[in-house]
Formats: sequence, structure tokens, C-alpha cells
Amino acid sequence: MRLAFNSVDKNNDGVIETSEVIAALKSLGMNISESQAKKILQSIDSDGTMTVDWDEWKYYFLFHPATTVNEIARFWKHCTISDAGA
Ligand SMILES: [Ca+2]
Repeated sequence: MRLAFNSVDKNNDGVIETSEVIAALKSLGMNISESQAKKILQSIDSDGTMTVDWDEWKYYFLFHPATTVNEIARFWKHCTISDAGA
């Protein structure tokens, strides 16, 4: 879990932001828009900062078990698809 967080947090500042979500999915061959990435972040972010820290990440994945970046990416993709048209 920590490994997945670290691999998404490219600049190692301890928070995940929109551009890092986009980059992480891009490296797995998935292209998402900035608004989709924001939607993903908002679903994880609990204090409205539009960034995700380790505590928010940990809490979120307590209820959405995914251990590898690949599983997380698949889960996020599912989120953005099911939100489309809502
Ligand atoms: Ca970061």
C-alpha cells in the first residue's frame, strides 16, 4: 500500500495531486482527463485540499482494497467510467 502511494507520488512531497494521478495512469497506458483525475482525487480527499496525503490514502483503501498500482488504476478507471454521464 505504501509502495503504491510512493509510486504515484512522483515528486515525493508526501501528497498526491491531479497531475500525479494522470501520470500514474498514463504509465499504465490509460489516458484520463484532468477533470476525471480531479474526480478521483475528490473521492479520496477528505479535507477538501484537492491533494491526497498518506492518511487519506490509507483510509480510502481500507474500504477499497487494492494493493498494486495496477489494481488501483483499474479501480479508478471504473470510478471515472461509472461517474461519466452522472
Ligand atoms: Ca506529490
